[in-house]
Amino acid sequence: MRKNALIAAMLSVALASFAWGQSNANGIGYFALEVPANVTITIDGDDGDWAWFDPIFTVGPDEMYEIQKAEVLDKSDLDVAIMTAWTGTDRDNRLYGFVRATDDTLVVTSDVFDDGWRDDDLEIITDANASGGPHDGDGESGTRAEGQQFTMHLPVPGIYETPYGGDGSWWLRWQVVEEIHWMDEFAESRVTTNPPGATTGSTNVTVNYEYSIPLWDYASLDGADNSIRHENEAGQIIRLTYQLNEADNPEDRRTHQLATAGEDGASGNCDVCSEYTLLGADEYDRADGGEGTAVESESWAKIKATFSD
Ligand SMILES: [Ca+2]
Ligand SMILES: [Ca+2]
Ligand SMILES: [Ca+2]
Ligand SMILES: [Ca+2]
Repeated sequence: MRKNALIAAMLSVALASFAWGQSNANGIGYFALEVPANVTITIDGDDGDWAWFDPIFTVGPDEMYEIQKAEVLDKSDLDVAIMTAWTGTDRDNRLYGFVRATDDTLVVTSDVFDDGWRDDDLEIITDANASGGPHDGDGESGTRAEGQQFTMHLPVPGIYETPYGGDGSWWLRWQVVEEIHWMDEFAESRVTTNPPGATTGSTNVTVNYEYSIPLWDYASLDGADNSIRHENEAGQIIRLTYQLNEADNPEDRRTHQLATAGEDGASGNCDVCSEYTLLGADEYDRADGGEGTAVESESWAKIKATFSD
């Protein structure tokens, strides 16, 4: 009841506000929740520190679009739950995410970092200042000055193991110039599986992707000091797209791709990226009943106000 009322409220304002230059698979847009003041998220692939996250804002397959074949995937084949959070400049000013993928068969065979997308794999596409357009802007190919496509992939020692993320699960792609990988050094990421140690051919696997990154309004090949760091604030709309790659057969590799974008192309151009509104800590209800839990009706009013700005 409550969820339906919320979605109806969001729809009515979304239809009036959003007209061009983005593509949301749910037709509305998505929400990232400010991490409560007394919560610290540890990037360890364990969702114990996400119990506060209001499940109304968890994104699943029903709010996503399958890009490759426009097919609806059975949830026994691939299911997903995506939670996105943020902190402002009063804290560490980062984007946080936890993505739980439940898959009947795991495939992680890539030995080339740029080709991780052929496996079970997660793409996270960022355009913090919602500029849209090609990730490279008007610059040299592969610079990713205006937008970025990161990948998270189960690190497999000897096969897929990057120098980045903390456990080798993080990589900026595709075909980017070497100098821009400084951005990856800022990422914290961890990918775990349940059961632990799952690998290609394992069945009924849960893959947990947890990450934290700073966002950039402009990224220079000359490093962070010459780049413009984005400052997260409640009420902002950023462009952020998740694309979950699905492979069940090591010969066929990727067959499907579940996205928050409503069409293909976000991997290179954020004119078709999905949008996330940053909700402040007082604009949602804490699922764990912890400190800062908002009054329900007040929460709706603030969400509507955010949309009609
Ligand atoms: Ca954690
Ligand atoms: Ca599957
Ligand atoms: Ca941008
Ligand atoms: Ca799979």
